[in-house]
Amino acid sequence: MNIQNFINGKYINPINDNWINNYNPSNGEIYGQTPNSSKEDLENAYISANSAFKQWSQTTLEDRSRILIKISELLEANLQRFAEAESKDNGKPISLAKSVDIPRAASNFRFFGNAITQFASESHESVGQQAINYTLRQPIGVVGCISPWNLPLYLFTWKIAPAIAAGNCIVAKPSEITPMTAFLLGEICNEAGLPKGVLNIVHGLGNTTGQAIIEHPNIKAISFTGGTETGAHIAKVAAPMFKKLSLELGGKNPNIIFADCDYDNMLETTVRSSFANQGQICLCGSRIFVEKNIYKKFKSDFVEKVKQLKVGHPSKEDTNIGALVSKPHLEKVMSYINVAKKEDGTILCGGNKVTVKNYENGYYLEPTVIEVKTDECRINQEEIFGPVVTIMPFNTEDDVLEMANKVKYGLSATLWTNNLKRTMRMSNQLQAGIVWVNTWMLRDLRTPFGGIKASGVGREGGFEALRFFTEAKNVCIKY
Ligand code: TXE
Repeated sequence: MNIQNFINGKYINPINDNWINNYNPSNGEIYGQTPNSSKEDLENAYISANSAFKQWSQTTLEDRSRILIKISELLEANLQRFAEAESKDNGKPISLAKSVDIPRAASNFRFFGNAITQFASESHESVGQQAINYTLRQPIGVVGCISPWNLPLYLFTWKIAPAIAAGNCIVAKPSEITPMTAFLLGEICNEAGLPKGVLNIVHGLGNTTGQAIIEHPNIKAISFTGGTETGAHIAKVAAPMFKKLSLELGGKNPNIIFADCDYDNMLETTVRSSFANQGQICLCGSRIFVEKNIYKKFKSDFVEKVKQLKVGHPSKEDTNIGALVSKPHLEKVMSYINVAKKEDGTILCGGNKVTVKNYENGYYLEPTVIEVKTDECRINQEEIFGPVVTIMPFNTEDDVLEMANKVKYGLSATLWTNNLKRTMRMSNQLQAGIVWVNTWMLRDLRTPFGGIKASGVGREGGFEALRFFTEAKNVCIKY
């Protein structure tokens, strides 16, 4: 099936007729073509967005809200179709696409459809000076949204829903590796009555289409989720044009387990936080630190549970681990398993490719647990972004805090303990944008979401996202 760009409410082919292959990770086969859009396509998308801006920015909040909520309802009504498309395009288990990806995409629209009706700004009376100041939060204009392949529609809509809600028009690019659900979204937006040109979707490679978005002088803000290196590149290109930037980048998150935790809950959640979505979530707890007195028990219980995970075809309801997203990504993850061997890591389970019957060319990998001797080894420092976790014991709270913080990333951290004072001490000191205590991936869309250090700049979520997608203007009236 061929994917097309969505510009001014219409599906169209790329001008230069340049296409890239779209692979099905579950069997390694090409199942369609995606545009590799050029600067000219991007310019058309920009023109369309820019022409829609005046009217959309003046559309009442009630009308914007109604349309966003309608998109949400239509996504829910099309859950099965979207989940199947996501699973096929990305390799993730259909059960996950049905329970997480698509419902969350629908929630993103519903949430921001409601949030915009509650978004308020401040006023300051300058007492004694006979003046009043009030703040306008005005939409920026045309903004660029660039999203990755791991949670395709989930992250795509996490950006475009607040951007639209705030009154902007968009040029958006999903990952070229997983373009399908963003492609399908266009027709839903038309059906929901989103005016033409408010959302324009151009497909293509990062260094062609993506690059054209970030270089465009009149796209005034870029919201990006993806790799840290790409984020650094975008920052470099965008800075001289003074674009507003929100960058959600990689992570290498610690999962810290104390002996006083609720063990069964911790064990079950740790399997999920390690391997959900084949470990391809920036929030996965890929470095597991366990208090010494329960280390031996944890190691054997955890490995036993991981061995029970079923690697299989994504369309099977009982599959726990589907296919990795692409062949190059599978090779990258495998290369880290080789690094582990060289670094004296002990592979406790996994480490090998899996051949799934009838799908021999799919990108399957066993969930892999590696015991490391030091937290400073490469596999404990670099983002692998696959079904691979490291485990090691720790002695004291200070030791584990130091190890947890000694990476370049700072996205999330998970802490398992029932000690309140320790919870407070550690959550204050962990270098991360999000700390989960006795849970993982519990999300409330009102909360600020983002990372520190090499995990990015800016926060998404709730009013933070609406602030990002608006410019604050102070008006001072002397009376
Ligand atoms: O991401 P890229 P990749 C991490 C993970 C992974 C690594 C690389 O470690 O192994 O990043 O993955 C677009 N101008 N994460 O290479 O390239 C690209 O087309 C503008 C973490 O797939 O960063 C895609 O739409 N755009 C992450 C998007 O950027 C450009 C999720 C992300 O792709 C561009 C995914 C350019 N010059 C990977 N180059 C997370 N934080 O969740 C690329 N893009």
